[in-house]
Amino acid sequence: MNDMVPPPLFTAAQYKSATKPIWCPGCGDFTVLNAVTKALALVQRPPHEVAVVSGIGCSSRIPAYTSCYGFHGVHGRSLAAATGLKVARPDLTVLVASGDGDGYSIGGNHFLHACRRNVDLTYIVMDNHVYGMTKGQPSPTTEPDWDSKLSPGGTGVRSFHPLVIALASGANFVARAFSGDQTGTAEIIAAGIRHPGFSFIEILSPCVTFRPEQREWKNLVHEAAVPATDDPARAARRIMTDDGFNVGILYAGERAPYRAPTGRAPCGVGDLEKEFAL
Ligand SMILES: Cc1ncc(C[n+]2csc(CCOP(=O)(O)OP(=O)(O)O)c2C)c(N)n1
Ligand code: SF4
Repeated sequence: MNDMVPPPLFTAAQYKSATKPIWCPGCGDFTVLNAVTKALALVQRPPHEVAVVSGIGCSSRIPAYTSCYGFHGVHGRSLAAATGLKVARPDLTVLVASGDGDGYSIGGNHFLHACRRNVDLTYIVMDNHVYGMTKGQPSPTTEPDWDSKLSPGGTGVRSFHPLVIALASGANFVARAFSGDQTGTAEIIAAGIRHPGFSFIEILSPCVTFRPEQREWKNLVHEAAVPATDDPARAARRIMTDDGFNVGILYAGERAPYRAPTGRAPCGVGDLEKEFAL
């Protein structure tokens, strides 16, 4: 009997493109990129069967750094593009990458409805509590008392709570990860890809340029003490009462993912052009 396990076909390096990231040295997004390619190697989908979709922001540059199909769209609209793609091409694995500005501010409405629709996407948000690309404006997750040149004395506005909002809106998988733990983040992303329906993964990913104090996050994060639950009420209590640094899969539900209705007459591009002709 031959009990040799064949080696995996795809290594993490094969999911990387030749384009070198231009993030600031020390930015958390470097390790998120590594975690994404590691996760893809864990699930062993060939790069041409994976699409990475994003909006605009430092974090949203990720598609260009992978060898998969990529779509770097407009600010806040990654989930709309990804939803259309997944419904039209259910055979693809679709990953969506965003930042807290892109995903929770201008894209906030799309976030709610993507959770509600439960299309089989894996949505990773690199949350650094700031708009990095546009030089440090407060985002929806910025602490109300964060004092900066652009928000003297702080905004005084309560922070958005992405995980509990995702859960309440119907996301089928809710997790928190920390970019400093590359292996743990890769495992959570791989679990999100494997889980049917809309998987939401919030990744704490420090912006060392505009929020250098976030380097301290590595001392604050800790592994979730209890395993994931499929009970939304229990998950809500956990998420609402944790300290924001509880890392792991917090909810894994069993809601059936959205499937496009079958039986419709096929509609080609020519038919669509006729329908919308002026
Ligand atoms: C419609 C539109 N509005 C505003 C902008 C400017 N803009 C580009 S990136 C960005 C914020 C990005 O912040 P975030 O999503 O948190 O990503 P980060 O750069 O921190 O990774 C803004 C406001 C834009 N490109 N398009
Ligand atoms: S500005 Fe912040 S988020 Fe953007 S690359 Fe630099 S450290 Fe990363």
